[in-house]
Amino acid sequence: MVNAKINGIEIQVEKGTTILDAAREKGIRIPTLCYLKEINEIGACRVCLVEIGGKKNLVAACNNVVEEGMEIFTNSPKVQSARRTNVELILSQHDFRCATCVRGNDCNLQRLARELNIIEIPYKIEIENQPWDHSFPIIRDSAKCIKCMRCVQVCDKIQTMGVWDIINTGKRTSVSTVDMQNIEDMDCALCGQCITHCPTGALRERNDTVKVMDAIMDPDQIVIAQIAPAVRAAWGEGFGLSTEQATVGKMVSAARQIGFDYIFDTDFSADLTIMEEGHELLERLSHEKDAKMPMFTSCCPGWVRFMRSQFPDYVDNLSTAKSPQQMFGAIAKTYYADILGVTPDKITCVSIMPCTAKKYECAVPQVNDSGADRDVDVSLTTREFIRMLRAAQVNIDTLEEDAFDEPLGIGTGAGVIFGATGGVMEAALRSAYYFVTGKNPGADDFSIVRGEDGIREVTVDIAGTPVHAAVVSGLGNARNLMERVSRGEVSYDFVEVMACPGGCAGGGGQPIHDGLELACQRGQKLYALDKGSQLRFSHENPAIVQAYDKFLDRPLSHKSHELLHTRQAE
Ligand code: HC0
Ligand code: SF4
Repeated sequence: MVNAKINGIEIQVEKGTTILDAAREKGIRIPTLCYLKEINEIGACRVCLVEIGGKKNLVAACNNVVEEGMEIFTNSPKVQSARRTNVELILSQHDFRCATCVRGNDCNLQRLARELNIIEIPYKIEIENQPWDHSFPIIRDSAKCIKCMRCVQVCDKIQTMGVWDIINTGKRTSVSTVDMQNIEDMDCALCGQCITHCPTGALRERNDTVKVMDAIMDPDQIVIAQIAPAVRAAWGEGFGLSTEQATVGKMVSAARQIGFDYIFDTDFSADLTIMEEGHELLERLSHEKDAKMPMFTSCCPGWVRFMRSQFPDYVDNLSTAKSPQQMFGAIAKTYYADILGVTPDKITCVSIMPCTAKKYECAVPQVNDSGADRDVDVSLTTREFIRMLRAAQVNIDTLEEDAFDEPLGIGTGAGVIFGATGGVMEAALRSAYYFVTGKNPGADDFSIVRGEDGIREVTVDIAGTPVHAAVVSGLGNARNLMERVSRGEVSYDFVEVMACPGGCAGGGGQPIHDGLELACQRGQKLYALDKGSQLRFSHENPAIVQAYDKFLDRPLSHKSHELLHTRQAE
């Protein structure tokens, strides 16, 4: 242990504790800007400066440890003055048109400037504008970048993709893509984790809300929305609602006020995915010798992009089942268009997703098969959805409970848990057990696959057949697992991978709370919704049973293959 004083208060902390952690333990606030625990502890922004008794130079609290006998001052006049100067200098290189910034209400820099009472900038304002392709799903505005390095670190350390880097030196030091390459030509997985870790509005998703409003205003278009599982666990965060307040019924009611004609549930097509992917798994297991094993889930476009660029030899191991987003679009523009008695081009299908990669996925030709231009026309993030609700002046306090429309709004608890890491695996195992035995297992019999670890390995028993499975979230963990698979060190039958840590609950399109990782908490909400569902097995979804009866015939039928499975790259 080490003894020291912070602002005259005696402290005793473990050797190696940083000054920042020691202060936080005592409830003493030291402002930070670039700091992210265990991801970015490099003192780049110089905002967490503190004074050490007897020392001339101030030091950063985030990457200096408490030493025996140290006297630390977190808010001396010298500290206040230096901190203020540093923030003024950052602001002098920052485009602070906050009124039109997506982070205008939750920007760390803005908060800090207010907190430090900065009203005028005494320095010459010099803004850097790097070019960017604004049609790309991830938008970078260099004029808002504060060079904090968080995007560089999260992309390197957690996702191992290395898209971002420091460029130039000295006064011209900046952040950009590695060697300033065009991001389209890089292997960016589009997971959006750089966005959720950015403290300002320098990184954001492409704004597709205008396209949605244009379609809503077009009298010839029927605009339908599908809402992804993980969105229900997070939309209320945008309005400061508690879990109890932010019900699914209120989310539907709020979405209606935007002007959609029908509000449906991606849980419906998550159940459909299980029907197809569950049968595909059993088919692969029964031809184990010539089937590509393990089978990997394919519903996360971030993971699919990663697989294509980093481990191309394993692409055929991906399930051919499309993601629920794309299955929904294909069904909406065929089966549902028939129900409405309209041609597919009359329907605009909008998905509301916790994801930035889904914006890319809906444009991939191999997953567009309804005959319309696109099966899913526009994919919005949860954050864009929240912005649309604000723009529609939705009064959150007076929202009534409402229900999804039918039939594509009927989903089961198995569909809900897709949004949490392990959920696709668990839902698939529930139904695979039924497909093999004709009997349901206990709904929670496979809960062993749940958990917070980035890589989880389990062996489950399906009617006497052991199934070796792994559940992975985060691309760094995915790389680790794939390296072990390719070296032959491990072997599995079925592997679920989600690009974002914690799965879609922690997706790159979810609300941002600086430095707070809420994936696990949101996942718990999804498990609670599953527990409270009357239907907990995808194969018991009456709307799915009906869709097979009336339209698709059976899982893996010719029609299912045509509409619900990925065509190989042409
Ligand atoms: Fe997900 Fe999905 S679970 S990827 O995270 O499979 O985005 O929520 O919508 O498509 O259902 C995202 C979430 C989905 C899809 C589903 C899957
Ligand atoms: Fe998108 Fe979910 Fe994959 Fe993240 S884990 S990239 S949110 S689909």
